[in-house]
Amino acid sequence: MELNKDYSEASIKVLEGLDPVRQRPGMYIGSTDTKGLHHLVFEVIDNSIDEAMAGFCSKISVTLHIDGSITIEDDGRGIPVGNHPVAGKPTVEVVMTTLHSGGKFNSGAYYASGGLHGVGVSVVNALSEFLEVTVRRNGGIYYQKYERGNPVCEFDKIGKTNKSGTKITFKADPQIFETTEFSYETLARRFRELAFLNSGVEIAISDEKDDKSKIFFAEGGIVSYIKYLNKSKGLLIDEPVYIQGKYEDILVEISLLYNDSYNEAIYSFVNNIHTDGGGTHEAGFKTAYTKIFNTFINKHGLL
Ligand code: 0RA
Repeated sequence: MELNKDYSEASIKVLEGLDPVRQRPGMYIGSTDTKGLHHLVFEVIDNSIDEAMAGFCSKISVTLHIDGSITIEDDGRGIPVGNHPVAGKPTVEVVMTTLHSGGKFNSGAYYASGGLHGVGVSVVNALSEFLEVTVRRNGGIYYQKYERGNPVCEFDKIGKTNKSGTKITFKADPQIFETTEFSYETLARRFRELAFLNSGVEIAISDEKDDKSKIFFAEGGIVSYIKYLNKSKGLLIDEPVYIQGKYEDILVEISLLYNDSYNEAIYSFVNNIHTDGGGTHEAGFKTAYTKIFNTFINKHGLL
């Protein structure tokens, strides 16, 4: 058994299979109820958003099909279509059938839009009755299909194209989930939020069941978002305040608006995830904001 003396820890990670995901799905997607079900879609779209954040993707479309499956398609670079040097099989198959412990190939550099659990598309594959991936890259169209995480055909070139992108269609496994019916409203709500948080990225949703569709696109980022949130409120200032700053690798954006209500509302996000319970980022913001106001008031003798 001394065939592979150079087996590093890294390569062992790459080769970890999907059985644990089907054995303990909750550990990977939180739950197997409707919330867990929707995490599957968010996990896939987070990969497309990563491509958008890296500057390679501007359009994402999501389609709910009549058979209960769903398609997420983007115009990003596409998953690399060559063979994986360590696994010795197509990289797409490696991405789809092995567990990754975070980030694309653990590079870390890619990992920006944290999925709700950041576990990767292989988890979605493991928990799907079937999943089909189509990649457009290097002039070719490539395809592979899986059932419950296992390939049912070879990864193959099926055509030519001058486009690039990734298309993933999957049907959640009823052996795993309490319900496998996707909610248009739940998905649309998250896509609206993602479109506001990733300005310039178009996210389209359509439902083949009842011919519903919507396109989310916000050129103005969080400024558009705060305007949207206040669209039925009486505003005390016309244009939102916008502040942007960077510290080491951390980019921070803040937008503020005053309306005629008595209630304060703070929406905070980290890596595209709504941090509902606040946190040090929110606490730090409030402290700084209060300090600035107090300094201003004292300086101008306003109290
Ligand atoms: C691995 C590496 C690269 C991109 C992707 C995966 C990728 C995955 C998904 C899933 C849905 N859409 C996706 N788009 C891209 C980087 C490719 C490169 O370096 O060119």
